[in-house]
Amino acid sequence: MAQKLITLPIISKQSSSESPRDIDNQQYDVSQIFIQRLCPTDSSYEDFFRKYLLQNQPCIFSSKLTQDWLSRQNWVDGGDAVVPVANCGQEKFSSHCKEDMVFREFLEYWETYISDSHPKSHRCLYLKDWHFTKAFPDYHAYSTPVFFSSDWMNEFWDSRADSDDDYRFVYMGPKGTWTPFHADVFRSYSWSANICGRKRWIFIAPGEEDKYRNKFGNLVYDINSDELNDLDNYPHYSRSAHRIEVIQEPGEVIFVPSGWHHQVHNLEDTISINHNWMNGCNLNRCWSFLKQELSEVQREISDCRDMDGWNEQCQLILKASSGIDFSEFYRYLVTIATNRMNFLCMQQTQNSLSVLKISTDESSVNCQSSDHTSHCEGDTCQSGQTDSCDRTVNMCQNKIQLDSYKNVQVDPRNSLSELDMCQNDNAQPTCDNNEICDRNKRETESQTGSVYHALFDLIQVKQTLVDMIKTEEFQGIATNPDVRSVIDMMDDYIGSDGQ
Ligand SMILES: O=C(O)CCC(=O)C(=O)O
Ligand SMILES: [Fe+2]
Repeated sequence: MAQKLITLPIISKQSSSESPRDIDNQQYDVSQIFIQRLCPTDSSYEDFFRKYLLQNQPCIFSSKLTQDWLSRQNWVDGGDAVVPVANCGQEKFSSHCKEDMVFREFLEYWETYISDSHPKSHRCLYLKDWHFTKAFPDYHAYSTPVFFSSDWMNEFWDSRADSDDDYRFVYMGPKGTWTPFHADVFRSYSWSANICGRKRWIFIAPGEEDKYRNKFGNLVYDINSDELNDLDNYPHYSRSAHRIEVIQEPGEVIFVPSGWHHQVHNLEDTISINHNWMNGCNLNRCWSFLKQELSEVQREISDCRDMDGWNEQCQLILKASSGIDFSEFYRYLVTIATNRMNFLCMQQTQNSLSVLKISTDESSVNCQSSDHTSHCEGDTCQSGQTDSCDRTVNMCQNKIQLDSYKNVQVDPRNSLSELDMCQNDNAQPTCDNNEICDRNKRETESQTGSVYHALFDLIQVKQTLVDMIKTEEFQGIATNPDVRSVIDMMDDYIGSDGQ
């Protein structure tokens, strides 16, 4: 029986209406947003991909999505961990003053605050951006929903030996704590799940935030503040500026698209889990943001343009202000591309005698084949045959093999059965609970693990690399591995005319 195939709206030049590249002048129909909760068991990844990731529209999932999480059932004793806490009563550079606190002390503070009925006189402290998964890797408080699983940021930062950062956070704070008006780091997406408590979210569509800038171009700290009515200071503000509000209930999960500014208020004592993430659908938004940030840095220090090392200085400031510079962004893209090329090679060499490994840690892109025997055997064979799988699969040292991937590009709705060899429904775990089983199934079929998604990812990375090499600032940076050899290697998978 053929594997259920998922098609993504990618790749062909004809399908430009579904291309994630078209970000300029996007119009959002805000009247339709949040009208209903998405039920995770009725929504497919493919639908979410088309309607929300590619369209960059917010949405909210019902609490069914989190009902099995350990954190939703019993949370949690963090003990002596040191956690970052924001004082919501004190502004500092359009954000809140932050300090470190021992988690136990934060809980004591919180308990007193609750038992005293949240007195106004008391400090209003919000534990934010706690890297909980990193601090408690064995706890498994939750699992990332499949809809948000194409997450290049955490994939890259997890793979780095030189950094132990990640973009997975826990927030907890009493009623009244809040997060000022902002858009997320690098214009990434975020998803946020309420473990307990309720939040009010206020969203402003991309571009509309300019109405909330003062005459110096700085964003207002509190979107509900009366200072917006001061026309001299906020010349672009009008009361009719469109805002979207939604109340997120316990267990519900909200998707925050790229570049949508938002402000968040905890209406009750609330705990939430959130990730920042990025993938081929918002890559261009993130890259455009980085270019724009660099232009601003250049403008700000334009009076020293003639000094030696000016470009390097601009990159340093970019890294400090945005968290990433061009060369790190390049490393990030190469890591994702390398992972996808390795994945595609593995798919082709499964059950064959040789595995081709691409590595990019030297100054060039290397292709090595190594002996590696992997047979389909008996009941673990996913080919639908009971005997060992004796399909002969050619290896991907042979470039002709890679042409089969290029064919996928030409017709995005091509069947992948030729490529996803040795896989069918027999591989799915048996399960008594149909709902959970369906979810597992979707997870197994997730785009992140499919040939199709890997090709989609590669094409998006290639387009960005092609754009990067056109920028003067990037040309001044030594790339290691060389950017052209990376692009050549990618062309073996997606064709040199892949847009
Ligand atoms: O929950 C909050 O206070 C802020 C969350 C947020 O800004 C986000 O998830 O992007
Ligand atoms: Fe945010």
